[in-house]
Amino acid sequence: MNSGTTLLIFAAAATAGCSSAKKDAPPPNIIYILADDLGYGDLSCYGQQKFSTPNIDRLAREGMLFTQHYTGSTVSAPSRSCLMTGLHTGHTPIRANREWEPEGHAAFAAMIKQLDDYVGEIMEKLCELGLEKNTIIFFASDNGPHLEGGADPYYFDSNGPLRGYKRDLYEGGIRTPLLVKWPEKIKAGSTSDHISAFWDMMPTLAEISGTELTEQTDGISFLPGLLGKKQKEHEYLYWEFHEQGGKTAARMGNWKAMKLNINQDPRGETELYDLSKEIGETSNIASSHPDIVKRMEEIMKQAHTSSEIFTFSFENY
Ligand SMILES: [Ca+2]
Ligand SMILES: [Ca+2]
Repeated sequence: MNSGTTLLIFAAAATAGCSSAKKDAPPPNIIYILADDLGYGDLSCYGQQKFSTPNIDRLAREGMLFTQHYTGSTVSAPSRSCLMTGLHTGHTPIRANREWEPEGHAAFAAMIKQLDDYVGEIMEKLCELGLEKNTIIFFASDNGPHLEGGADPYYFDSNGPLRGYKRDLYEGGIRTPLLVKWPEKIKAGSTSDHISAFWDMMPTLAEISGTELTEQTDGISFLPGLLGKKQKEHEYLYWEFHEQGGKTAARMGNWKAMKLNINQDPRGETELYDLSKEIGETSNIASSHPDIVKRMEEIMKQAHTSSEIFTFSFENY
């Protein structure tokens, strides 16, 4: 986390007021809050013990907490690209980090407190303006906690029970908190295990606002799940990362597969984990499930489209 960009509100469709004089309820306002480098274990409602996040926890208490939501990527720029395009990193134009990342000098807990205060202020303001009921608030983080800079993710156990950090495709790098509050629509204090990712946001927001998506998307709207209705599942999720030798990962059901050093060794080992058995990805069980490994390798090959800027060497192999 850095103090400069801890909070980003990029979608606020103000629809309140008397412009469209329809008899039905006006479409909701949408607020999406994206924290920077906030880990899966960095909120009290996700188990943080060293500090508390009372305002953000209110979103969980009054809305829905997602246990299996994923960022677009393990670093900021491509992650946000997935959010804005509705595509995964095998299809987005931006696949590497180009941003400037200042080191955090303030104490980590103080930064989180500031973030938490901001969220409290937003909720207070909505109440004050009488907009609370007709506003849906999303809160997520753009990638896992980072090891560089002032933060001490070991001390704070910022990745919670997950393995890895920012720049990893292990769960700690890409699984993020997601809280969604929408009074009288989303059941207060509910939890969802739906497997979703940043590329689902565009179709979800489109459905909420009644807009037709004309662009191609890898995402699936999770509005039905938010409303407690039957939710369509992904066949798989896919990520690729072009630093540290190149990495790809896929999740299909509870299976998680990963390839490291893909540029050096495109036909190298594929790691395989069963997240229903252990969320911490400690035991690679690839050798006992060759059929699953084969399927996951097919998925990873199929999901990646070549890009002029971000190529893996296996494309020329
Ligand atoms: Ca970030
Ligand atoms: Ca941990």
